[in-house]
Amino acid sequence: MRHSDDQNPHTRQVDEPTAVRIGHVKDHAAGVPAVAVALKRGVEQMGVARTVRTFFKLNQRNGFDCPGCAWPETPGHRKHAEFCENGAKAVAEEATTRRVTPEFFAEHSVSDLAGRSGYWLSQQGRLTHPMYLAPGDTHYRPVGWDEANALIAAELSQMTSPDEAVFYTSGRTSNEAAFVYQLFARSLGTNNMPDCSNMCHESSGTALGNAIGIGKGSVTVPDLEIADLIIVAGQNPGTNHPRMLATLEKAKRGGARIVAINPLPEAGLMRFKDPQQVGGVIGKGTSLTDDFLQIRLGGDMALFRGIARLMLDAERAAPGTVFDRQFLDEHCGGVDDYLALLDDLDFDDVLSATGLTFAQIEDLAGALMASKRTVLCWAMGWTQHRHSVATIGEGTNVLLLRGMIGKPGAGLCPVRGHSNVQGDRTMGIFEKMPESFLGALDKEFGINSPREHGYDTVQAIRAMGRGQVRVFIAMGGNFVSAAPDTELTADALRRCALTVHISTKLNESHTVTGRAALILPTLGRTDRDMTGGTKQLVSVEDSMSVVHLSRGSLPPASPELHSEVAIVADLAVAVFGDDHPVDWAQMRDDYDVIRERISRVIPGFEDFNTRVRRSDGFVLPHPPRDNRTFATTTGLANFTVEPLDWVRIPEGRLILQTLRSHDQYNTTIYGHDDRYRGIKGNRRVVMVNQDDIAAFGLRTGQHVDIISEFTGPDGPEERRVDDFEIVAYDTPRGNVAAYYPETNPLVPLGSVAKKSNTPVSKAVVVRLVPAT
Ligand SMILES: Nc1nc2c(c(=O)[nH]1)N[C@H]1C(S)=C(S)[C@@H](COP(=O)(O)OP(=O)(O)OC[C@H]3O[C@@H](n4cnc5c(=O)[nH]c(N)nc54)[C@H](O)[C@@H]3O)O[C@H]1N2
Ligand SMILES: Nc1nc2c(c(=O)[nH]1)N[C@H]1C(S)=C(S)[C@@H](COP(=O)(O)OP(=O)(O)OC[C@H]3O[C@@H](n4cnc5c(=O)[nH]c(N)nc54)[C@H](O)[C@@H]3O)O[C@H]1N2
Ligand SMILES: [Mo]
Repeated sequence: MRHSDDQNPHTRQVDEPTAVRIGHVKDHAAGVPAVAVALKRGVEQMGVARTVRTFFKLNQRNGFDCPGCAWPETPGHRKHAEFCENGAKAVAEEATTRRVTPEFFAEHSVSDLAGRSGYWLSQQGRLTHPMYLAPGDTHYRPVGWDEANALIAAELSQMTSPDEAVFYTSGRTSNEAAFVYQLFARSLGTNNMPDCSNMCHESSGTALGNAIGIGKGSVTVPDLEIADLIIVAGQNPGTNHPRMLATLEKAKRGGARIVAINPLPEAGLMRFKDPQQVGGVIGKGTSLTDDFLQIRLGGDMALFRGIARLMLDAERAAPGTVFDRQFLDEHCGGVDDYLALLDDLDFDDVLSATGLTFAQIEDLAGALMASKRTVLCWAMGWTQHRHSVATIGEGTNVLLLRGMIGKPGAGLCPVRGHSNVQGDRTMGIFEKMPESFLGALDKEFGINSPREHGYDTVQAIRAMGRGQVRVFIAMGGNFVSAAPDTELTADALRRCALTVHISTKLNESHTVTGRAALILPTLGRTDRDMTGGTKQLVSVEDSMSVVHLSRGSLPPASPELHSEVAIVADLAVAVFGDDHPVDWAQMRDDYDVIRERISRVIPGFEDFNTRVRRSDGFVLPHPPRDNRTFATTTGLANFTVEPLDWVRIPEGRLILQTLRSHDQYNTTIYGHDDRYRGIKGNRRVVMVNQDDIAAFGLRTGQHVDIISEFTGPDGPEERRVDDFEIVAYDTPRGNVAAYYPETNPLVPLGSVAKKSNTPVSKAVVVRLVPAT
């Protein structure tokens, strides 16, 4: 169905959602349909010639880094077409030939745009001009770059404290842009740098920082390829990290056992056909996972504690056969406290928390005890719970007991989301960077970085809500849709004097504005960057700490686009004038200068400019992986010792997880189908276990409103989203699933993970009521 109410010449008509159609749930991922879908999307968005040219450059040595996910390229042998269906979709979205021009904004008022879906907004194409929404105005109007910078500078100068500014970052920003951006915020005097990571892998960073002294994963692709046991928990790689499946397949061919732990039988985990291998296209596909443990939402900490207890029992029965005693003695702290917890464990808690049988848990414990090289992978199913930090700590404990860190083929693998989210953090995008970084930054640039911690995402929303933020600047992302508690977040943004978005494409955050608003259009990964008159290169860091170059090659959507680096540097000059210790103009015109300075501030980046130009880039140091050293407060790998926790389901209620369909990139919706889950035409669905549908007196196909329940400091709170269709789905009893961001209004701002402050997006207490 096509949208027909709009005949404006500058408006792109889009497919509207239809009634929900239910097909088969796929038991395998990728293969020929995936490639066909990728090509179709490319051609729709940019025509045949540009599609071929673009996809050819994707993840190639002389090409650009895929903006899809942070999974690494295989070192040494990148394939001719190292891309996947969903990477291709991400590229097609960016390289689209559709344009959002000043004429478009003249035709659509902000309130008109606010009534459109996120899908409609992003399908309009690439932004072409800086746009300004003046206080009281109904429409954005074009504005020059100098005027835009003057407007921001004027607003910043009105602040009574630099902490009235907030600088948000999404994870696509290059290392170079991220570095100058944080330098700008700190030169101004604030550490208010919330980022998407606060909503994503923050729990991993927190847990691993405490346990092993570095918040990053400890394995490389070759490690996975030689592992004999790979556990994939709380992750849907078939949709969100499809290139990981090729690595898993290779491991599998090498004899690895692969275990999936997930409430849902996700397609890619069950079976996989690698479209880049002839056998994959015509064969039946590899049966990827040997075991599928259909765990209850939030039951993973209990599972791993149960496993550890079974290991302890086996170790006691035959001392020296299970634990890596030497590793524990030489490198670990807190072992005895942890073993005491294991002795106290009531296995009934494990069974009720996980919903698994004793035999299933015993079997996985057996696999772990037999394994010589174990890798543990996880993503949002582990990071977005109230007890996420403890859960990741518990998984880490099990690996530590077996000495599975800092040796080939073994280790921890938090699989990152955005393509450069890990690099942004390395570059200093963090509200609480350590003294070692701040001190080095100050020394290199002659500035005085503030030492007081800034706001993370949740704290920033609260501060905006209190009216304490004057200027909100976002380097990419879609803050209002990605953050929890949509209405509350929107109200918070509206209380700012000025909201500024540095964006490639139109999204909801451009329609929920402060008193005034700016949209600053920027180059994306695929675009050629000719800042300063020469071709500039940028770098990124993948999920396994490999830093490499990304070179865009497509002509930009408009001559008015500026690079992210140029936008920040020009703004800095507008704010600080020419007489500032930091030479912004020099860095703007030559990104080698930025890299040179990074190399003097951040350990591991020595000789950055030379090493990043090597064909596979370079790997950053990772002490636990490299030589089993642990830069924790104790100098040891610390066992996490936390009381057992899991998600309890209140009587008559359900636990909702919010997740991604196969046809979206976070808040950017590509289409209305979730092909692998067999749900088509419409995203307003809630997946419910067949027996729960019956038990709650509901029917498949019925429309319901979803109400979430939360007890805040002032007592019980309720939130509601309307009109979702019930789909019978293979999810554990008591657990339901629906798509993000449609269900973000249900996630309470006060419901956050302990220690990491990450919104609890995977366990929302809800009830379903017939639609009103
Ligand atoms: N195509 C595409 N690629 C993407 C993205 C995208 O939106 N589209 N987003 C990118 C980003 S930023 C990120 S962070 C990653 C996200 O990658 P994922 O983490 O795979 O994303 P989600 O869709 O949130 O899926 C969560 C998975 O965890 C499972 N799960 C939920 N709760 C639990 C639990 O308590 N225990 C266990 N064991 N499992 C659980 C869910 O059933 C689901 O399979 O993907 C990145 N790549
Ligand atoms: N309920 C619920 N909420 C969640 C999650 C969940 O699972 N459930 N997941 C969370 C996670 S893991 C994440 S990472 C966040 C994502 O939060 P964000 O990163 O804020 O959201 P995105 O949807 O990835 O941002 C998309 C926008 O980024 C802009 N953009 C794209 N490429 C570029 C670029 O190269 N440069 C610039 N400057 N802009 C660009 C475009 O304008 C696009 O509209 O959402 C979180 N929110
Ligand atoms: Mo993410």
